[in-house]
Amino acid sequence: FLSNPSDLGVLGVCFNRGQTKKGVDTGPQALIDAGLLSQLEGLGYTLHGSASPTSSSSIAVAEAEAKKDAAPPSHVHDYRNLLDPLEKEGADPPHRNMKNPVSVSQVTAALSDQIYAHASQGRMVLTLGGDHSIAMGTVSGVSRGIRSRFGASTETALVWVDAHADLNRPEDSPSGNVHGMPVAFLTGIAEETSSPGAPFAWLKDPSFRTSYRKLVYIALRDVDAGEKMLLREYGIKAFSMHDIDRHGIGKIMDMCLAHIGTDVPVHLSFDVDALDPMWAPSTGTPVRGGLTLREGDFICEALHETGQLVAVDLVEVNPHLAPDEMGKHDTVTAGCSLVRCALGESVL
Ligand code: 6HN
Ligand code: MN
Ligand code: MN
Ligand code: MN
Repeated sequence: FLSNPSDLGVLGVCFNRGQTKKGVDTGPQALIDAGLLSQLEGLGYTLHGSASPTSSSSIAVAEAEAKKDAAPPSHVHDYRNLLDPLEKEGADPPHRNMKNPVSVSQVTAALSDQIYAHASQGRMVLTLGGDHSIAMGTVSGVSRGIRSRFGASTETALVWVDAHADLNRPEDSPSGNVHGMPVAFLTGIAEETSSPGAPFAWLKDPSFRTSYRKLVYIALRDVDAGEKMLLREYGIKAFSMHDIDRHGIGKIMDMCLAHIGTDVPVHLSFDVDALDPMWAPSTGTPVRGGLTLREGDFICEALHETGQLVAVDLVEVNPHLAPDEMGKHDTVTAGCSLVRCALGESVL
């Protein structure tokens, strides 16, 4: 599915408004400072950055236009031109129980276009988060890019590795944090946002969507009541930590790949909180009883091995939340390891 498998689009998304803790926007830089990009070049990849998206607000557009020639494509984006107008108190009030709805909608819409630009050229795309709301941009951008190359009926499978299902419909969410909702919007399980200007109305385009039949969860262990209901109602394939304990990660990946099939491109969205806090304590919503780093790496390796992987997200690394300096280091190096495994480090 990749026209040039060694070309890698890289996007660091410094975004934290899908939840309320500070610091997850510094995740991308921490991963890069730990050497991730040079490690990937060491694996033989040619890295491509992205141009900054322009804002819909006319002032920001004018500023961005003025800076255009000066700013070369970058690997790290803070979307400040989109977010600055929303900085004022009360500028982005809750909508349908969602916190920061306009911020999240605008940034993920812009990200979706940046991702599309890579995916439509047949590049592998790596996105470093940032909180998990950014998957609305990455998954939709990849789905669209794949459809533009192989036709509207070509669906991209989504492997969501996470302690959480991130499947809350806005009205069911216990927190109102949008990082707990991206899968509901991507699959269309969340109720339609009908008026054209409403947050996430842009995600209604069928070419942006992911089928819940091509979705597989791995490492779930903290799933809200409404989410459990939806998992059952839609018959979504989900492997919990209980399933992993019972079968072992090798068999789980066999079952995961059997469900997806060999004829589909695959997007991996890896929330670092899928790992046990022993390996990744520096994250916003840690849950005990998670994957060992080795199990996480194995998931990534098994997906790489298929040759079907077209995109990887690594999200929710929050360097500010470490209990100590070692916890931060462990989380960041674990994140780097997961990405390298997904991109082929373990192949002999
Ligand atoms: N994440 N289910 C909880 C909520 O607030 O909706 C937690 C979500 C966590 C989201 O870790 O990406
Ligand atoms: Mn999570
Ligand atoms: Mn919970
Ligand atoms: Mn998540």
